[in-house]
Amino acid sequence: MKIKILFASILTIILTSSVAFAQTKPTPKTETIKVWGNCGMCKTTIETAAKDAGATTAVWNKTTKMLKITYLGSATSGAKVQEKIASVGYDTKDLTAPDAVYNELPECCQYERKAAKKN
Ligand SMILES: [Cu+2]
Repeated sequence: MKIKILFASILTIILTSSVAFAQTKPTPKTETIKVWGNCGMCKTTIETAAKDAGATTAVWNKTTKMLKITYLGSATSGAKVQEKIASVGYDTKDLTAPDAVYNELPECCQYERKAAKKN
């Protein structure tokens, strides 16, 4: 009796896990990247840039400054997403935004930069 129950539960586990595998064919990649920024407006700009670069989802946390993205490897890469974000004025883990673009950001968005130069 106990053995029957054991077999039944093993079978259930095998069946459910194979179904789960079948559903996630093109596995999206998840990456968390540090992106410097300030406020809610920065959040919108950063998340929009990440999606423009091909990310499926992009959520930036104002407090931790961490951007969590998911994407398909066929569509984009973490490097491409960072390039796009830097191009709109935000420093990322690996890239620094051009000064000219940073200087054009609204005043509230002029976050303290990655390699902060003290004036
Ligand atoms: Cu801002």
